[in-house]
Amino acid sequence: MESNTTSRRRSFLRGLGQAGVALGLTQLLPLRSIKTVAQNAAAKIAGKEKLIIRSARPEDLETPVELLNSWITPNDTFYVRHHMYAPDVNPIEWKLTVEGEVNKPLSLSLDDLKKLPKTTLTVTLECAGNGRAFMDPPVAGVQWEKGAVGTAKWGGVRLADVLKAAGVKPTGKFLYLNGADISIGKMPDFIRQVPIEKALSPDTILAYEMNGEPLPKLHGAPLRAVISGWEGAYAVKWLNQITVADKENDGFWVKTAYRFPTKRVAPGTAVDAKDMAPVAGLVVKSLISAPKDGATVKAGTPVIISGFAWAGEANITKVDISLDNGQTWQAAKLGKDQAKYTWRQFEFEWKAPEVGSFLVMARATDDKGRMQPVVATWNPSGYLYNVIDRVRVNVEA
Ligand SMILES: Nc1nc2c(c(=O)[nH]1)N[C@H]1C(S)=C(S)[C@@H](COP(=O)(O)O)O[C@H]1N2
Ligand SMILES: [Mo]
Repeated sequence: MESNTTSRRRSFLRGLGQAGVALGLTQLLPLRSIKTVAQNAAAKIAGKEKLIIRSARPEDLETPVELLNSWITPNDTFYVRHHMYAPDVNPIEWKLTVEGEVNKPLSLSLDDLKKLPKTTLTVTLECAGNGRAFMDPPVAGVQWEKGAVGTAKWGGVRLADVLKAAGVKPTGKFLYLNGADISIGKMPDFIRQVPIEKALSPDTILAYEMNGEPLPKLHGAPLRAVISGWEGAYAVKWLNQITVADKENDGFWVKTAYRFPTKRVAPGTAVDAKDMAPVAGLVVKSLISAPKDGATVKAGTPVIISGFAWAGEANITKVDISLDNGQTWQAAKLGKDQAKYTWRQFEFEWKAPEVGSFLVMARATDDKGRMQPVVATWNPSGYLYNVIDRVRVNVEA
């Protein structure tokens, strides 16, 4: 949790080749996924200068937590996660095809899409691997700490409207979403699967706008999926092909990646493929964005503890704060901005009673009765880390 631990883990990660072999992933994970020591010396990425570079190319950019301080995350602050290189898509030539188990295959231009009813939805997007750096023992993959999460107002069309125009046959049970990005080396094409029920939800959209601007290239221009409440990898960017299918996709990104053990496993063990199921909805989680970890505050002077809590398809019901290592908890005030699938801001005013080192902890609860755990549920890919958040604060006279 604290940075010395993180750097120790990171140096350990160099030895992770073995774990990669055990998981059969060495061919698929380029070296960059393992070698993620902060490359802050590297050139900044245009339009994303404030972000932490976890990988410069393809771009994996994390938002520093102290910048996650508004309900809507501005486009220049929003995290970026790519498995492959971002393609340059010409929006004039670009087409979205809808094929497979449909009565009327479609090939739609951006203008065609814009003729459908427009819908706008504020949705929190989080990478399934956010917090992976805190897994113990460490796991291979981008070593995200806390900032692979953000909230944007997505503008576009309902996927259900597009599917209605194509006429899904009764045999159509799964959608395969494919983007225009090109795989690197032997890495399989990035194709993700969404079950028809979720695809038809009025809250599943194809977005061409992000926070009122045309969707930026790094976020999937000209079109991306937004699968509200589900982990980020469903939100396929540069989307250009939807295949409606009668059976499950057997590609790497569905059959092998983004899977979580169906039962609790001993940390560090390999898990048989038959004991893994797809990750879908996000779990209950919170993030303290102020004060910053390591900050110094004054005893007796009010300090605002603030941050966000989210729970995927569920709603946040409360956020509790502890200032005594988890012995007692007090409710934080929840912000007025709220929407389904969207994080909720929390605030708590604290007057540090005395000089010393304090751990500020935040623990969210949702309306499904889920509460953030004390210990992570270890899993081989380091997904869905949601331990009670904490920052250490130094109180001075
Ligand atoms: N085509 C394509 N879509 C993609 C990805 C990708 O590599 N290729 N990465 C996914 C992952 S893992 C996440 S977490 C989100 C991140 O979205 P963002 O970069 O807009 O924050 O995009 C998803 N969509
Ligand atoms: Mo992700």
